[in-house]
Amino acid sequence: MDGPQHWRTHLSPRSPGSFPLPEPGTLAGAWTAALTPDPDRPLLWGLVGGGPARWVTRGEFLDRTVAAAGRLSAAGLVAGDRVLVSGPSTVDLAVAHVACLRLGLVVVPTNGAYREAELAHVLADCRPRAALVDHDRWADLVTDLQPNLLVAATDLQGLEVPGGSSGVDGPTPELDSAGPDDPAIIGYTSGTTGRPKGAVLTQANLLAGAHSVRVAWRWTDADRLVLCLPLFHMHGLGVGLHGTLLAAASAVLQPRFDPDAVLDAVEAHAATLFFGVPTMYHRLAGHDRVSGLGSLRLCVSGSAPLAADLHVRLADRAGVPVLERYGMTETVMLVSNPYEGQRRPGSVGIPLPGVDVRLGGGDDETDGPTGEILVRGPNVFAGYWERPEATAEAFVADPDGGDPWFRTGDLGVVDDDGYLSIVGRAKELIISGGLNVYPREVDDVLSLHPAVAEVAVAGLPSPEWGEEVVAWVVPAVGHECPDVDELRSFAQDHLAAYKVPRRVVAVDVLPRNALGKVTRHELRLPD
Ligand code: MLC
Ligand code: AMP
Repeated sequence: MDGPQHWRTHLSPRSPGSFPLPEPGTLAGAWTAALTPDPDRPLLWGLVGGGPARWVTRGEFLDRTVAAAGRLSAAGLVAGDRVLVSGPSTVDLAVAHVACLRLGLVVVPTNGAYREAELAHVLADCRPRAALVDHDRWADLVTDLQPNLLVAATDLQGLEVPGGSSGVDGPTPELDSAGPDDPAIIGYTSGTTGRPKGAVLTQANLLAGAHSVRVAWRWTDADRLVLCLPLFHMHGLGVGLHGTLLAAASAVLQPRFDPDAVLDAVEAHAATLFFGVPTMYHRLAGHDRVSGLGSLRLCVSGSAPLAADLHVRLADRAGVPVLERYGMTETVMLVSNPYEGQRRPGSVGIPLPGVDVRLGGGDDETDGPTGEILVRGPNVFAGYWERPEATAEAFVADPDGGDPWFRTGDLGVVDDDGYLSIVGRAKELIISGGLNVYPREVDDVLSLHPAVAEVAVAGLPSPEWGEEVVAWVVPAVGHECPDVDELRSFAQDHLAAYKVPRRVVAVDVLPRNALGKVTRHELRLPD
Protein backbone atom coordinates (compact mmCIF):
# COMPACT_ATOMS: atom_id res chain seq x y z
CA MET A 1 0.00 0.00 0.00
CA ASP A 2 1.34 3.44 -0.92
CA GLY A 3 1.84 6.07 1.75
CA PRO A 4 -0.45 9.07 1.94
CA GLN A 5 -0.44 11.18 -1.17
CA HIS A 6 -1.20 14.80 -1.49
CA TRP A 7 -4.87 14.91 -0.45
CA ARG A 8 -7.40 16.88 -2.37
CA THR A 9 -11.12 17.38 -2.08
CA HIS A 10 -13.06 15.07 0.19
CA LEU A 11 -16.55 14.68 -1.23
CA SER A 12 -18.47 13.06 1.57
CA PRO A 13 -18.63 12.91 5.34
CA ARG A 14 -16.28 10.33 6.87
CA SER A 15 -19.02 8.20 8.27
CA PRO A 16 -19.77 5.43 5.82
CA GLY A 17 -20.84 3.21 8.73
CA SER A 18 -23.82 5.47 9.36
CA PHE A 19 -25.73 3.91 6.46
CA PRO A 20 -26.98 0.62 7.88
CA LEU A 21 -27.55 -2.33 5.54
CA PRO A 22 -30.82 -4.26 5.45
CA GLU A 23 -30.98 -7.30 7.74
CA PRO A 24 -29.45 -9.84 7.85
CA GLY A 25 -26.53 -8.03 6.21
CA THR A 26 -26.16 -10.46 3.33
CA LEU A 27 -27.46 -10.16 -0.20
CA ALA A 28 -29.02 -13.62 -0.24
CA GLY A 29 -30.71 -13.15 3.13
CA ALA A 30 -32.04 -9.70 2.21
CA TRP A 31 -33.48 -11.05 -1.06
CA THR A 32 -35.31 -13.86 0.67
CA ALA A 33 -36.74 -11.44 3.23
CA ALA A 34 -37.84 -9.02 0.49
CA LEU A 35 -39.39 -11.62 -1.83
CA THR A 36 -41.22 -13.84 0.66
CA PRO A 37 -44.34 -11.62 1.15
CA ASP A 38 -46.97 -11.54 -1.62
CA PRO A 39 -45.73 -14.63 -3.46
CA ASP A 40 -48.13 -14.12 -6.38
CA ARG A 41 -46.68 -10.80 -7.49
CA PRO A 42 -44.81 -10.89 -10.80
CA LEU A 43 -41.04 -10.67 -10.45
CA LEU A 44 -39.19 -11.51 -13.65
CA TRP A 45 -40.29 -11.76 -17.28
CA GLY A 46 -38.06 -13.87 -19.48
CA LEU A 47 -37.22 -17.27 -20.91
CA VAL A 48 -37.67 -20.04 -18.39
CA GLY A 49 -37.20 -23.81 -18.45
CA GLY A 50 -36.78 -24.02 -22.20
CA GLY A 51 -40.25 -22.51 -22.75
CA PRO A 52 -41.27 -19.11 -24.12
CA ALA A 53 -40.85 -15.86 -22.21
CA ARG A 54 -43.41 -15.39 -19.42
CA TRP A 55 -43.82 -13.84 -16.00
CA VAL A 56 -42.39 -15.71 -13.01
CA THR A 57 -43.81 -14.70 -9.64
CA ARG A 58 -41.84 -14.10 -6.45
CA GLY A 59 -43.10 -17.40 -5.08
CA GLU A 60 -42.18 -19.43 -8.15
CA PHE A 61 -38.79 -17.74 -8.32
CA LEU A 62 -37.94 -18.53 -4.70
CA ASP A 63 -39.20 -22.12 -5.15
CA ARG A 64 -37.02 -22.52 -8.21
CA THR A 65 -33.97 -21.23 -6.34
CA VAL A 66 -34.61 -23.73 -3.53
CA ALA A 67 -34.90 -26.58 -6.03
CA ALA A 68 -31.78 -25.47 -7.91
CA ALA A 69 -29.80 -25.08 -4.69
CA GLY A 70 -30.90 -28.60 -3.73
CA ARG A 71 -29.55 -29.99 -7.00
CA LEU A 72 -26.29 -28.07 -6.75
CA SER A 73 -25.82 -29.31 -3.21
CA ALA A 74 -26.71 -32.89 -4.18
CA ALA A 75 -24.10 -32.64 -6.94
CA GLY A 76 -21.53 -32.11 -4.19
CA LEU A 77 -21.04 -28.36 -4.25
CA VAL A 78 -20.34 -26.75 -0.88
CA ALA A 79 -20.10 -23.15 0.36
CA GLY A 80 -17.01 -21.43 -0.98
CA ASP A 81 -16.87 -23.47 -4.20
CA ARG A 82 -16.60 -21.32 -7.29
CA VAL A 83 -19.17 -21.70 -10.09
CA LEU A 84 -18.59 -20.14 -13.49
CA VAL A 85 -21.90 -18.84 -14.85
CA SER A 86 -22.46 -17.54 -18.38
CA GLY A 87 -25.42 -17.25 -20.68
CA PRO A 88 -27.87 -14.83 -22.25
CA SER A 89 -30.16 -13.06 -19.78
CA THR A 90 -32.94 -15.51 -18.89
CA VAL A 91 -34.95 -16.35 -15.80
CA ASP A 92 -33.00 -19.63 -15.67
CA LEU A 93 -29.74 -17.73 -15.37
CA ALA A 94 -31.18 -15.49 -12.64
CA VAL A 95 -32.42 -18.58 -10.73
CA ALA A 96 -29.03 -20.28 -11.04
CA HIS A 97 -27.24 -17.15 -9.84
CA VAL A 98 -29.49 -16.65 -6.83
CA ALA A 99 -29.45 -20.37 -5.98
CA CYS A 100 -25.64 -20.28 -5.90
CA LEU A 101 -25.58 -17.23 -3.63
CA ARG A 102 -28.23 -18.71 -1.32
CA LEU A 103 -26.04 -21.81 -0.98
CA GLY A 104 -22.89 -19.79 -0.24
CA LEU A 105 -21.27 -20.67 -3.57
CA VAL A 106 -19.12 -18.06 -5.26
CA VAL A 107 -20.37 -17.05 -8.70
CA VAL A 108 -17.87 -16.18 -11.42
CA PRO A 109 -19.98 -14.27 -13.98
CA THR A 110 -18.29 -14.66 -17.36
CA ASN A 111 -18.68 -12.80 -20.64
CA GLY A 112 -20.11 -15.09 -23.33
CA ALA A 113 -18.00 -13.36 -25.99
CA TYR A 114 -14.80 -14.79 -24.50
CA ARG A 115 -12.65 -16.98 -26.71
CA GLU A 116 -10.87 -20.09 -25.53
CA ALA A 117 -7.71 -18.33 -24.27
CA GLU A 118 -9.72 -15.80 -22.24
CA LEU A 119 -11.87 -18.52 -20.72
CA ALA A 120 -8.83 -20.69 -20.02
CA HIS A 121 -7.30 -17.88 -17.99
CA VAL A 122 -10.40 -17.48 -15.82
CA LEU A 123 -10.71 -21.23 -15.24
CA ALA A 124 -7.04 -21.67 -14.37
CA ASP A 125 -7.11 -18.67 -12.06
CA CYS A 126 -10.18 -19.37 -9.93
CA ARG A 127 -10.46 -23.16 -10.39
CA PRO A 128 -14.25 -23.47 -10.27
CA ARG A 129 -15.90 -26.77 -9.29
CA ALA A 130 -18.77 -26.24 -11.72
CA ALA A 131 -19.75 -24.30 -14.82
CA LEU A 132 -23.33 -23.39 -15.70
CA VAL A 133 -23.18 -22.29 -19.32
CA ASP A 134 -25.72 -21.77 -22.07
CA HIS A 135 -23.61 -20.78 -25.09
CA ASP A 136 -23.13 -23.07 -28.07
CA ARG A 137 -20.18 -25.39 -27.62
CA TRP A 138 -19.22 -23.93 -24.23
CA ALA A 139 -20.03 -27.15 -22.36
CA ASP A 140 -17.46 -29.00 -24.49
CA LEU A 141 -15.02 -26.13 -24.36
CA VAL A 142 -14.97 -25.82 -20.56
CA THR A 143 -14.81 -29.61 -20.20
CA ASP A 144 -11.77 -29.72 -22.49
CA LEU A 145 -10.14 -26.91 -20.56
CA GLN A 146 -10.86 -28.34 -17.11
CA PRO A 147 -11.84 -32.02 -17.31
CA ASN A 148 -12.94 -32.39 -13.65
CA LEU A 149 -15.60 -29.61 -13.89
CA LEU A 150 -19.27 -30.31 -13.23
CA VAL A 151 -20.93 -28.84 -16.31
CA ALA A 152 -24.59 -28.04 -16.94
CA ALA A 153 -26.86 -25.47 -18.55
CA THR A 154 -28.18 -22.69 -16.30
CA ASP A 155 -31.47 -24.60 -15.95
CA LEU A 156 -29.20 -27.34 -14.53
CA GLN A 157 -30.02 -29.76 -17.35
CA GLY A 158 -27.10 -32.14 -17.56
CA LEU A 159 -25.93 -31.66 -13.98
CA GLU A 160 -24.71 -34.98 -12.69
CA VAL A 161 -26.01 -35.78 -9.23
CA PRO A 162 -24.19 -38.78 -7.71
CA GLY A 163 -26.55 -41.64 -6.98
CA GLY A 164 -29.52 -39.88 -8.57
CA SER A 165 -30.96 -38.99 -11.89
CA SER A 166 -29.86 -35.62 -13.21
CA GLY A 167 -33.53 -34.61 -13.49
CA VAL A 168 -34.43 -35.09 -9.81
CA ASP A 169 -34.37 -32.37 -7.16
CA GLY A 170 -32.06 -32.97 -4.23
CA PRO A 171 -32.86 -32.56 -0.54
CA THR A 172 -33.20 -28.97 0.68
CA PRO A 173 -29.81 -27.81 1.95
CA GLU A 174 -29.29 -25.02 4.45
CA LEU A 175 -29.84 -21.74 2.59
CA ASP A 176 -29.00 -18.09 3.27
CA SER A 177 -26.47 -18.99 5.94
CA ALA A 178 -23.48 -17.24 4.33
CA GLY A 179 -22.14 -14.39 6.45
CA PRO A 180 -21.71 -10.76 5.34
CA ASP A 181 -17.96 -11.23 4.81
CA ASP A 182 -18.23 -14.43 2.82
CA PRO A 183 -17.28 -14.14 -0.84
CA ALA A 184 -20.24 -14.10 -3.22
CA ILE A 185 -18.87 -13.10 -6.63
CA ILE A 186 -15.49 -13.04 -8.34
CA GLY A 187 -15.62 -10.49 -11.17
CA TYR A 188 -12.72 -10.56 -13.60
CA THR A 189 -11.17 -7.23 -14.49
CA SER A 190 -7.69 -6.12 -15.42
CA GLY A 191 -7.85 -3.30 -12.88
CA THR A 192 -4.89 -1.19 -13.86
CA THR A 193 -2.78 -3.35 -16.17
CA GLY A 194 -1.80 -6.96 -16.60
CA ARG A 195 -3.78 -10.16 -16.88
CA PRO A 196 -7.37 -10.11 -15.64
CA LYS A 197 -7.63 -10.47 -11.88
CA GLY A 198 -10.63 -11.70 -9.95
CA ALA A 199 -12.21 -9.00 -7.78
CA VAL A 200 -13.76 -10.75 -4.80
CA LEU A 201 -17.01 -9.14 -3.67
CA THR A 202 -18.61 -10.31 -0.46
CA GLN A 203 -22.28 -10.73 0.32
CA ALA A 204 -22.14 -7.42 2.23
CA ASN A 205 -20.33 -5.59 -0.61
CA LEU A 206 -23.02 -6.58 -3.08
CA LEU A 207 -25.79 -5.80 -0.64
CA ALA A 208 -24.32 -2.34 -0.01
CA GLY A 209 -24.00 -1.73 -3.77
CA ALA A 210 -27.62 -2.61 -4.50
CA HIS A 211 -28.99 -0.93 -1.37
CA SER A 212 -27.33 2.43 -2.03
CA VAL A 213 -28.82 2.78 -5.52
CA ARG A 214 -32.20 1.50 -4.31
CA VAL A 215 -32.29 4.32 -1.78
CA ALA A 216 -30.77 6.98 -4.04
CA TRP A 217 -32.99 6.24 -7.04
CA ARG A 218 -36.17 5.73 -4.94
CA TRP A 219 -36.48 2.17 -6.29
CA THR A 220 -39.63 0.52 -4.90
CA ASP A 221 -41.71 -2.60 -5.42
CA ALA A 222 -43.90 -0.59 -7.80
CA ASP A 223 -41.01 -0.28 -10.27
CA ARG A 224 -40.50 -2.34 -13.39
CA LEU A 225 -37.12 -2.35 -15.16
CA VAL A 226 -36.42 -3.17 -18.80
CA LEU A 227 -33.13 -5.03 -18.42
CA CYS A 228 -31.28 -5.76 -21.66
CA LEU A 229 -27.78 -5.48 -20.21
CA PRO A 230 -25.81 -8.71 -19.96
CA LEU A 231 -25.94 -10.40 -16.55
CA PHE A 232 -22.18 -10.92 -16.37
CA HIS A 233 -21.06 -7.40 -15.43
CA MET A 234 -21.81 -5.09 -12.52
CA HIS A 235 -24.23 -2.93 -14.49
CA GLY A 236 -26.73 -5.62 -15.47
CA LEU A 237 -26.06 -8.00 -12.60
CA GLY A 238 -24.96 -5.97 -9.57
CA VAL A 239 -27.36 -3.10 -10.25
CA GLY A 240 -30.13 -4.33 -12.56
CA LEU A 241 -30.81 -7.80 -11.22
CA HIS A 242 -29.60 -7.43 -7.64
CA GLY A 243 -31.45 -4.13 -7.22
CA THR A 244 -34.70 -5.53 -8.65
CA LEU A 245 -34.63 -8.46 -6.22
CA LEU A 246 -33.69 -6.31 -3.24
CA ALA A 247 -36.45 -3.79 -3.96
CA ALA A 248 -38.88 -6.68 -4.62
CA ALA A 249 -39.64 -4.79 -7.83
CA SER A 250 -39.97 -6.49 -11.23
CA ALA A 251 -37.91 -6.66 -14.41
CA VAL A 252 -38.33 -7.65 -18.05
CA LEU A 253 -35.19 -9.59 -19.05
CA GLN A 254 -34.10 -9.28 -22.67
CA PRO A 255 -31.27 -11.46 -23.99
CA ARG A 256 -29.78 -8.69 -26.12
CA PHE A 257 -30.17 -4.98 -26.81
CA ASP A 258 -32.62 -4.11 -29.57
CA PRO A 259 -34.08 -0.58 -29.50
CA ASP A 260 -37.46 -1.75 -30.83
CA ALA A 261 -37.68 -4.53 -28.25
CA VAL A 262 -36.85 -2.03 -25.47
CA LEU A 263 -39.50 0.45 -26.62
CA ASP A 264 -42.07 -2.33 -27.10
CA ALA A 265 -41.41 -3.65 -23.58
CA VAL A 266 -41.66 -0.19 -22.04
CA GLU A 267 -45.15 0.08 -23.49
CA ALA A 268 -46.37 -3.52 -23.18
CA HIS A 269 -45.21 -3.99 -19.60
CA ALA A 270 -45.80 -0.42 -18.34
CA ALA A 271 -42.16 -0.23 -17.32
CA THR A 272 -40.84 2.55 -15.11
CA LEU A 273 -37.04 2.11 -15.36
CA PHE A 274 -34.38 1.60 -18.04
CA PHE A 275 -30.63 1.19 -17.45
CA GLY A 276 -28.18 1.31 -20.34
CA VAL A 277 -24.67 2.07 -21.51
CA PRO A 278 -24.11 5.20 -23.65
CA THR A 279 -23.98 3.16 -26.90
CA MET A 280 -27.55 2.04 -26.19
CA TYR A 281 -28.66 5.64 -25.59
CA HIS A 282 -26.88 6.70 -28.79
CA ARG A 283 -28.90 4.14 -30.77
CA LEU A 284 -32.14 4.98 -28.94
CA ALA A 285 -31.64 8.70 -29.54
CA GLY A 286 -31.55 8.05 -33.29
CA HIS A 287 -34.71 5.93 -33.20
CA ASP A 288 -37.97 7.44 -34.48
CA ARG A 289 -39.86 6.12 -31.42
CA VAL A 290 -37.39 7.52 -28.87
CA SER A 291 -40.16 9.56 -27.23
CA GLY A 292 -41.47 6.20 -25.93
CA LEU A 293 -38.79 6.47 -23.24
CA GLY A 294 -40.63 9.52 -21.93
CA SER A 295 -43.15 7.37 -20.04
CA LEU A 296 -40.38 5.97 -17.80
CA ARG A 297 -39.85 7.31 -14.30
CA LEU A 298 -36.07 7.02 -14.59
CA CYS A 299 -33.41 6.29 -17.24
CA VAL A 300 -29.92 5.61 -15.90
CA SER A 301 -26.67 5.59 -17.90
CA GLY A 302 -23.29 4.27 -16.82
CA SER A 303 -20.21 2.11 -17.49
CA ALA A 304 -18.73 4.78 -19.81
CA PRO A 305 -19.03 8.55 -20.19
CA LEU A 306 -22.38 9.79 -21.51
CA ALA A 307 -21.50 12.58 -23.94
CA ALA A 308 -23.01 15.85 -22.75
CA ASP A 309 -24.59 16.47 -26.18
CA LEU A 310 -26.26 13.04 -26.12
CA HIS A 311 -27.61 13.86 -22.66
CA VAL A 312 -29.07 17.10 -24.03
CA ARG A 313 -30.46 15.39 -27.17
CA LEU A 314 -32.31 12.80 -25.08
CA ALA A 315 -33.75 15.53 -22.88
CA ASP A 316 -34.90 17.50 -25.92
CA ARG A 317 -36.13 14.66 -28.15
CA ALA A 318 -37.57 12.26 -25.59
CA GLY A 319 -38.08 14.47 -22.58
CA VAL A 320 -35.76 12.13 -20.68
CA PRO A 321 -33.32 13.69 -18.21
CA VAL A 322 -30.95 10.71 -18.09
CA LEU A 323 -29.34 10.15 -14.71
CA GLU A 324 -25.65 9.30 -15.10
CA ARG A 325 -23.82 7.32 -12.45
CA TYR A 326 -20.34 5.85 -12.03
CA GLY A 327 -19.37 2.35 -10.98
CA MET A 328 -16.72 -0.34 -11.19
CA THR A 329 -16.41 -4.08 -10.79
CA GLU A 330 -14.43 -3.55 -7.57
CA THR A 331 -16.84 -1.06 -6.02
CA VAL A 332 -20.28 -1.76 -7.47
CA MET A 333 -21.67 1.82 -7.69
CA LEU A 334 -19.96 4.78 -6.05
CA VAL A 335 -21.22 8.09 -7.42
CA SER A 336 -24.52 9.13 -8.99
CA ASN A 337 -26.34 12.23 -10.13
CA PRO A 338 -29.16 12.97 -7.72
CA TYR A 339 -32.70 11.70 -8.28
CA GLU A 340 -34.04 15.03 -7.11
CA GLY A 341 -31.85 17.97 -8.03
CA GLN A 342 -29.79 18.67 -11.10
CA ARG A 343 -28.68 15.77 -13.33
CA ARG A 344 -25.67 17.53 -14.73
CA PRO A 345 -24.51 16.63 -18.26
CA GLY A 346 -20.83 15.61 -18.23
CA SER A 347 -20.80 14.92 -14.49
CA VAL A 348 -21.31 11.62 -12.63
CA GLY A 349 -22.76 13.44 -9.62
CA ILE A 350 -22.25 13.02 -5.90
CA PRO A 351 -21.26 10.02 -3.72
CA LEU A 352 -23.96 7.44 -3.15
CA PRO A 353 -25.22 6.90 0.41
CA GLY A 354 -22.64 5.16 2.57
CA VAL A 355 -19.83 5.71 0.07
CA ASP A 356 -16.82 7.84 0.92
CA VAL A 357 -15.05 9.49 -2.04
CA ARG A 358 -12.08 11.80 -2.30
CA LEU A 359 -9.46 12.87 -4.78
CA GLY A 360 -5.82 11.97 -4.28
CA GLY A 361 -3.00 13.51 -6.19
CA GLY A 362 0.68 13.30 -6.89
CA ASP A 363 3.34 14.67 -4.60
CA ASP A 364 2.85 18.25 -5.67
CA GLU A 365 0.17 20.61 -6.88
CA THR A 366 1.21 20.48 -10.54
CA ASP A 367 -1.82 18.38 -11.48
CA GLY A 368 -4.05 21.37 -10.71
CA PRO A 369 -7.48 20.41 -9.40
CA THR A 370 -7.41 16.97 -11.06
CA GLY A 371 -6.83 13.95 -8.84
CA GLU A 372 -7.24 10.20 -8.80
CA ILE A 373 -10.68 9.18 -7.55
CA LEU A 374 -10.33 7.20 -4.29
CA VAL A 375 -13.18 5.37 -2.61
CA ARG A 376 -13.98 3.42 0.51
CA GLY A 377 -17.14 2.05 2.06
CA PRO A 378 -19.06 -1.18 2.54
CA ASN A 379 -19.44 -1.51 -1.23
CA VAL A 380 -15.69 -1.76 -1.86
CA PHE A 381 -14.45 -5.28 -2.67
CA ALA A 382 -12.42 -7.49 -0.36
CA GLY A 383 -9.36 -7.84 -2.63
CA TYR A 384 -8.14 -9.65 -5.73
CA TRP A 385 -8.45 -13.42 -5.71
CA GLU A 386 -5.14 -14.94 -4.57
CA ARG A 387 -3.23 -11.75 -5.41
CA PRO A 388 -2.17 -10.11 -2.14
CA GLU A 389 0.38 -7.85 -3.84
CA ALA A 390 -2.08 -6.53 -6.41
CA THR A 391 -4.58 -5.99 -3.60
CA ALA A 392 -2.06 -4.05 -1.54
CA GLU A 393 -1.13 -1.90 -4.54
CA ALA A 394 -4.78 -1.12 -5.22
CA PHE A 395 -5.27 0.64 -1.88
CA VAL A 396 -3.72 3.72 -0.35
CA ALA A 397 -3.44 4.40 3.40
CA ASP A 398 -5.68 6.97 5.02
CA PRO A 399 -3.69 9.94 6.37
CA ASP A 400 -5.86 10.03 9.48
CA GLY A 401 -5.46 6.33 10.21
CA GLY A 402 -8.93 5.37 8.99
CA ASP A 403 -9.83 2.65 6.53
CA PRO A 404 -7.67 2.54 3.41
CA TRP A 405 -8.89 3.94 0.11
CA PHE A 406 -9.29 2.01 -3.14
CA ARG A 407 -7.58 3.61 -6.11
CA THR A 408 -10.00 3.62 -9.03
CA GLY A 409 -7.43 4.62 -11.66
CA ASP A 410 -9.94 7.23 -12.87
CA LEU A 411 -9.10 10.94 -12.77
CA GLY A 412 -11.66 13.45 -11.57
CA VAL A 413 -12.36 17.05 -10.75
CA VAL A 414 -14.97 18.36 -8.34
CA ASP A 415 -17.16 21.40 -8.95
CA ASP A 416 -17.68 23.97 -6.20
CA ASP A 417 -21.01 22.36 -5.36
CA GLY A 418 -19.55 18.87 -4.99
CA TYR A 419 -20.35 17.32 -8.39
CA LEU A 420 -17.65 14.94 -9.63
CA SER A 421 -16.61 14.77 -13.29
CA ILE A 422 -14.35 12.06 -14.68
CA VAL A 423 -11.76 13.77 -16.83
CA GLY A 424 -9.40 10.93 -17.72
CA ARG A 425 -7.81 7.69 -16.65
CA ALA A 426 -4.53 6.95 -14.95
CA LYS A 427 -4.95 3.32 -16.06
CA GLU A 428 -4.54 1.98 -19.57
CA LEU A 429 -8.09 1.20 -20.58
CA ILE A 430 -10.34 1.57 -23.61
CA ILE A 431 -14.10 1.46 -23.01
CA SER A 432 -16.00 0.42 -26.13
CA GLY A 433 -19.77 0.15 -25.90
CA GLY A 434 -19.47 -0.11 -22.11
CA LEU A 435 -17.02 -3.03 -22.32
CA ASN A 436 -13.45 -2.74 -21.11
CA VAL A 437 -10.57 -3.45 -23.46
CA TYR A 438 -7.05 -3.55 -22.07
CA PRO A 439 -4.66 -2.38 -24.81
CA ARG A 440 -1.80 -4.63 -23.73
CA GLU A 441 -3.89 -7.75 -24.06
CA VAL A 442 -4.67 -6.77 -27.68
CA ASP A 443 -1.03 -5.74 -28.37
CA ASP A 444 0.13 -9.15 -27.19
CA VAL A 445 -2.13 -11.01 -29.61
CA LEU A 446 -1.50 -8.76 -32.65
CA SER A 447 2.26 -8.85 -32.14
CA LEU A 448 2.17 -12.58 -32.94
CA HIS A 449 1.14 -11.84 -36.55
CA PRO A 450 4.12 -12.59 -38.82
CA ALA A 451 3.77 -9.29 -40.72
CA VAL A 452 3.79 -7.21 -37.51
CA ALA A 453 7.11 -5.96 -36.13
CA GLU A 454 5.63 -3.73 -33.43
CA VAL A 455 2.12 -2.77 -32.48
CA ALA A 456 0.31 -0.55 -30.00
CA VAL A 457 -3.41 -0.27 -29.50
CA ALA A 458 -5.33 2.75 -28.22
CA GLY A 459 -8.88 4.09 -28.17
CA LEU A 460 -10.09 6.84 -30.47
CA PRO A 461 -13.35 8.73 -29.88
CA SER A 462 -16.40 7.26 -31.58
CA PRO A 463 -19.93 8.69 -31.45
CA GLU A 464 -21.46 5.19 -31.30
CA TRP A 465 -18.99 3.17 -29.22
CA GLY A 466 -17.58 5.98 -27.08
CA GLU A 467 -14.11 4.72 -27.88
CA GLU A 468 -13.05 2.54 -30.76
CA VAL A 469 -10.12 0.11 -30.67
CA VAL A 470 -7.43 1.18 -33.18
CA ALA A 471 -4.08 -0.55 -33.83
CA TRP A 472 -0.91 1.28 -34.89
CA VAL A 473 1.35 -1.22 -36.66
CA VAL A 474 5.00 -1.13 -37.69
CA PRO A 475 5.16 -3.79 -40.45
CA ALA A 476 7.89 -6.43 -40.29
CA VAL A 477 10.76 -6.01 -42.76
CA GLY A 478 9.72 -7.28 -46.20
CA HIS A 479 6.00 -7.29 -45.32
CA GLU A 480 3.08 -5.05 -46.22
CA CYS A 481 1.11 -3.77 -43.25
CA PRO A 482 -1.78 -6.22 -42.72
CA ASP A 483 -5.16 -4.58 -43.31
CA VAL A 484 -7.94 -4.42 -40.76
CA ASP A 485 -9.75 -7.53 -42.06
CA GLU A 486 -6.57 -9.56 -41.92
CA LEU A 487 -5.76 -8.46 -38.36
CA ARG A 488 -9.36 -8.95 -37.19
CA SER A 489 -9.51 -12.47 -38.54
CA PHE A 490 -6.07 -13.23 -37.07
CA ALA A 491 -7.10 -11.94 -33.63
CA GLN A 492 -10.61 -13.37 -33.48
CA ASP A 493 -9.50 -16.82 -32.33
CA HIS A 494 -7.81 -15.30 -29.30
CA LEU A 495 -9.87 -12.25 -28.38
CA ALA A 496 -13.57 -11.55 -27.85
CA ALA A 497 -15.00 -9.70 -30.88
CA TYR A 498 -15.39 -6.39 -29.03
CA LYS A 499 -11.62 -6.26 -28.37
CA VAL A 500 -10.42 -6.65 -31.96
CA PRO A 501 -9.39 -3.42 -33.70
CA ARG A 502 -11.84 -1.63 -35.96
CA ARG A 503 -9.05 0.32 -37.67
CA VAL A 504 -5.36 -0.21 -38.46
CA VAL A 505 -2.82 2.55 -39.03
CA ALA A 506 0.56 1.71 -40.60
CA VAL A 507 3.46 3.66 -39.07
CA ASP A 508 7.25 3.62 -39.34
CA VAL A 509 7.82 3.91 -35.59
CA LEU A 510 5.78 3.99 -32.43
CA PRO A 511 6.05 7.05 -30.16
CA ARG A 512 8.10 6.21 -27.08
CA ASN A 513 9.28 8.04 -23.97
CA ALA A 514 12.86 8.26 -22.73
CA LEU A 515 12.52 4.85 -21.09
CA GLY A 516 11.41 3.29 -24.37
CA LYS A 517 7.81 2.80 -23.23
CA VAL A 518 5.15 3.40 -25.89
CA THR A 519 3.28 6.64 -25.20
CA ARG A 520 -0.21 5.62 -26.26
CA HIS A 521 -1.66 9.09 -25.82
CA GLU A 522 0.59 10.25 -28.68
CA LEU A 523 -0.85 7.75 -31.16
CA ARG A 524 -2.75 9.73 -33.78
CA LEU A 525 -4.52 9.16 -37.07
CA PRO A 526 -2.58 10.39 -40.11
CA ASP A 527 -3.68 13.83 -41.34
C1 MLC B 1 -20.56 -5.83 -29.72
N1 MLC B 1 -19.55 -5.55 -30.58
C2 MLC B 1 -18.78 -4.61 -30.08
C3 MLC B 1 -19.33 -4.32 -28.82
N2 MLC B 1 -20.43 -5.08 -28.62
N3 MLC B 1 -17.69 -3.98 -30.56
C4 MLC B 1 -17.12 -3.06 -29.78
N4 MLC B 1 -17.58 -2.75 -28.54
C5 MLC B 1 -18.67 -3.36 -28.03
N5 MLC B 1 -19.12 -3.09 -26.80
C6 MLC B 1 -19.29 -6.14 -31.89
C7 MLC B 1 -20.02 -7.41 -32.16
O1 MLC B 1 -19.26 -8.51 -31.70
C8 MLC B 1 -20.14 -7.37 -33.66
O2 MLC B 1 -18.90 -7.74 -34.20
C9 MLC B 1 -20.33 -5.91 -33.97
O3 MLC B 1 -19.79 -5.22 -32.83
C10 MLC B 1 -21.75 -5.45 -34.15
O4 MLC B 1 -22.51 -5.89 -33.08
P1 MLC B 1 -23.90 -5.23 -32.70
O5 MLC B 1 -24.98 -6.23 -32.95
O6 MLC B 1 -24.05 -3.89 -33.27
O7 MLC B 1 -23.65 -5.04 -31.17
P2 MLC B 1 -24.64 -5.39 -30.08
O8 MLC B 1 -24.77 -6.86 -29.94
O9 MLC B 1 -25.86 -4.58 -30.31
O10 MLC B 1 -23.86 -4.92 -28.78
C11 MLC B 1 -23.64 -3.58 -28.50
C12 MLC B 1 -23.99 -3.35 -27.03
C13 MLC B 1 -23.20 -4.37 -26.19
C14 MLC B 1 -23.67 -1.93 -26.68
C15 MLC B 1 -25.49 -3.60 -26.82
O11 MLC B 1 -21.81 -4.18 -26.41
C16 MLC B 1 -23.50 -4.29 -24.74
O12 MLC B 1 -24.44 -4.93 -24.25
N6 MLC B 1 -22.71 -3.51 -23.98
C17 MLC B 1 -22.92 -3.37 -22.55
C18 MLC B 1 -21.79 -3.95 -21.80
C19 MLC B 1 -21.99 -3.86 -20.30
O13 MLC B 1 -22.93 -4.39 -19.73
N7 MLC B 1 -21.10 -3.13 -19.62
C20 MLC B 1 -21.15 -2.97 -18.21
C21 MLC B 1 -19.78 -3.22 -17.62
S1 MLC B 1 -19.89 -2.99 -15.85
P3 MLC B 1 -18.74 -8.58 -35.53
O14 MLC B 1 -17.27 -8.78 -35.64
O15 MLC B 1 -19.52 -9.81 -35.33
O16 MLC B 1 -19.31 -7.66 -36.59
C22 MLC B 1 -19.10 -1.52 -15.58
C23 MLC B 1 -19.30 -0.89 -14.26
C24 MLC B 1 -20.32 0.16 -14.41
O17 MLC B 1 -18.54 -0.98 -16.44
O18 MLC B 1 -20.07 1.31 -14.06
O19 MLC B 1 -21.39 -0.18 -14.91
P1 AMP C 1 -15.32 -2.17 -15.02
O1 AMP C 1 -13.96 -2.46 -14.57
O2 AMP C 1 -15.78 -2.94 -16.21
O3 AMP C 1 -16.27 -2.26 -13.92
O4 AMP C 1 -15.32 -0.67 -15.52
C1 AMP C 1 -15.17 0.36 -14.60
C2 AMP C 1 -14.74 1.61 -15.29
O5 AMP C 1 -15.78 2.10 -16.14
C3 AMP C 1 -14.49 2.74 -14.32
O6 AMP C 1 -13.23 2.64 -13.70
C4 AMP C 1 -14.60 3.94 -15.23
O7 AMP C 1 -13.39 4.15 -15.92
C5 AMP C 1 -15.67 3.51 -16.21
N1 AMP C 1 -16.97 4.13 -15.93
C6 AMP C 1 -18.04 3.60 -15.30
N2 AMP C 1 -19.06 4.48 -15.27
C7 AMP C 1 -18.62 5.61 -15.88
C8 AMP C 1 -19.20 6.88 -16.20
N3 AMP C 1 -20.45 7.17 -15.89
N4 AMP C 1 -18.42 7.78 -16.83
C9 AMP C 1 -17.16 7.50 -17.17
N5 AMP C 1 -16.56 6.32 -16.93
C10 AMP C 1 -17.29 5.38 -16.30
